[in-house]
Amino acid sequence: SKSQIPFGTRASSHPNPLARKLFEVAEAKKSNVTVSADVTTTKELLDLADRLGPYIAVIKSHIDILSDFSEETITGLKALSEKHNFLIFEDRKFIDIGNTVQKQYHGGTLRISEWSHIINCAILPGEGIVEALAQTAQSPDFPYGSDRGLLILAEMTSKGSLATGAYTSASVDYARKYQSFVLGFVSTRALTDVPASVAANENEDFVVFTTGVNLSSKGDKLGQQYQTPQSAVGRGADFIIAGRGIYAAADPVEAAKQYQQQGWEAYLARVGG
Ligand code: S5P
Repeated sequence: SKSQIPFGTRASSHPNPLARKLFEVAEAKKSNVTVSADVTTTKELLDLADRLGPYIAVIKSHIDILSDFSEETITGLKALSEKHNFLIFEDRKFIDIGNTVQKQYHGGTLRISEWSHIINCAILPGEGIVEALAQTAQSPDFPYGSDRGLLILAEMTSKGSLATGAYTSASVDYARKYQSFVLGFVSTRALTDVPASVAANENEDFVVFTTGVNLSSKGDKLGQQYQTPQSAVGRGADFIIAGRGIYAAADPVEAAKQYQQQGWEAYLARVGG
């Protein structure tokens, strides 16, 4: 994997324009934090995005948990993404046949393709899900093409997760096959050092987002399992995703700063800076 190489260097050589932007944002803000803003009203979401914006590289949404999703949600998120220079990641976890995911991604109630830079999918349906999402985002009629990318959910943090072994290896295979659209993985570690079906191509550079990051808890009552920023980055996370550790803290701004500092120090230590 490319985990010992600084983001700036990876940005200059990465084939995917959105990956380049992501690395540039992280370097500019000295932050590899993605806040998982799992709140349930537009006001709370936009308020968090505005307050935490300076300290994060990416905001991750679950847009379908909002009780009042509207045009205001979209325009607000887009404006704050520009104001604070962060990317938007809608954690919709597409998982269906190609024809259905295209309609869930583009148009529909949520209009995800219009506002979310990063999306993710699970590969349970097979390779066709990646092909279908890439086709929509890379269609000549789609206006945001160079500004969109996919993360494959290759592993999960929950207890007893079935996304292991051959399933995880297939995630790597599909990422290799659709490199112009796939940014990398949501996984608990770097995956390209594990024996996959083929040897890693010298130029491939998959970005690793690791969720289940929390400084003060080991897990929750529903099977979530946490690790610290240091542990996640040490295992290969380029970006750490924290939800309740930040937004449910007594002072979310202070918490975001703390995750930012610890995540960035761990990153610098890994790249030898
Ligand atoms: O394996 C996973 C993948 C994801 S995207 N485990 C996860 O927890 N997530 C998401 O990360 C989950 O849906 C939630 O939005 C966030 C973790 O939230 P936290 O409050 O436990 O930090």
